Amino acid sequence: MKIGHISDLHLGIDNYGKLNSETGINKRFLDFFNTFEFSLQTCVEKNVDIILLGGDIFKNSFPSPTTQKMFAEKISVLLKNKIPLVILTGNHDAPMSFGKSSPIELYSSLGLENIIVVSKPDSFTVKTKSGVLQLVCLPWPTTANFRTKEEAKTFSREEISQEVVKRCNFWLVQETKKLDKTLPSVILAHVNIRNAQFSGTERKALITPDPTFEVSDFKLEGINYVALGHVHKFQNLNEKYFPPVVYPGSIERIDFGEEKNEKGFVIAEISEETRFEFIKTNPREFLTIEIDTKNSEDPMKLIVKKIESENVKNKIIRLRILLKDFEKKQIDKQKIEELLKECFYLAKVEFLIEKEELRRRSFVTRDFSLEDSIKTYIKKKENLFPYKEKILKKVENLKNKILEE
Ligand SMILES: [Mn+2]
Repeated sequence: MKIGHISDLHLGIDNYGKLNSETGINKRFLDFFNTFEFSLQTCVEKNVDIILLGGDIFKNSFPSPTTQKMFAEKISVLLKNKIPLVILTGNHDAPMSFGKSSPIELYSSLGLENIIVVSKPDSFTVKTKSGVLQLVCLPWPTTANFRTKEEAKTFSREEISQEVVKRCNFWLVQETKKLDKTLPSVILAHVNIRNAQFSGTERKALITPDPTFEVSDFKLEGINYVALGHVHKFQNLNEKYFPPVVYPGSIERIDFGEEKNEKGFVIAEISEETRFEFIKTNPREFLTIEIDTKNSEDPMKLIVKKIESENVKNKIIRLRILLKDFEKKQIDKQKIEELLKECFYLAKVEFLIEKEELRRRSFVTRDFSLEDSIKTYIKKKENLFPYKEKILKKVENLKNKILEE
């Protein structure tokens, strides 16, 4: 039994992208669909029996009609090849308000035999060309439903998360006990596991802390593979032991924090034992170019030389230039932009001035992040130093709210 395990697509993200004037579509928006298409195509070529999507299909719970149409187009290759697809909802797909539908539920309403949407904990079997697969599915455990219940009134926020985890674990144990030991069994879950290595682009909860599980919660009798979603970095949390507990990570880079991370998905094969393979996608490249001109007679000359020595083609670029004295030097910004014209997107040109090392100044702030702007501001205001963490926390919450848009 061969399983394609893909997760955290975040379709709809279009940061660092420009509009293609001919198609009217943001070019960066297409990156995410291209890597998704590549992942599905590879799974088809490698003859998988089923594909599991581990959640966070869209960037939020109200994807645009274009996003939805393109998602439908991409998954149609599976219908053509009669490969069953199981789609789990993640925290990005789950609507904030109780009772509303997640956009993915649309596919379950169509009643297509080969597309199964899971937005509530559920166990079922799927018929594939290599036999029957048993699935125990745990979508992102939202705390919202429990939080509003009478019995939760006396609970602290931490206790609410712990209680949700406890209930999920109880359910998992019950469900795995019912499994037919002669059939392959997989847990598919969109969860946060303690000690997992984050890539930094995962969204954290605003109000109640995210329910956090232990790896051992998933090492259950009779399970051949644990297919996870949520964390954007590929990893097996149960190395050297059985079963593999795997986050395939996200398929496309989101920002500079993932500049050096590889992206991809997993194909797992269950027979006597379980083997799995990480398959790299070809995500958009991010490149930070740092140039120290402090010891240079002619900073601009050095900048030109350094940029020319880099391959910037089709990459998202961030420039960091260290200067001795910014006021006196004439930096030709137009020339810099001209040198970078082959790049996919110039995100930021940052100037760091030696004399004022504590004060980071910058301009060409087309993409100055909210945190960076605030940090720079705090650095200049001594009276704000004691409140730095508090302010940054507020900023993070604010940013998350904006990302919801
Ligand atoms: Mn997630």
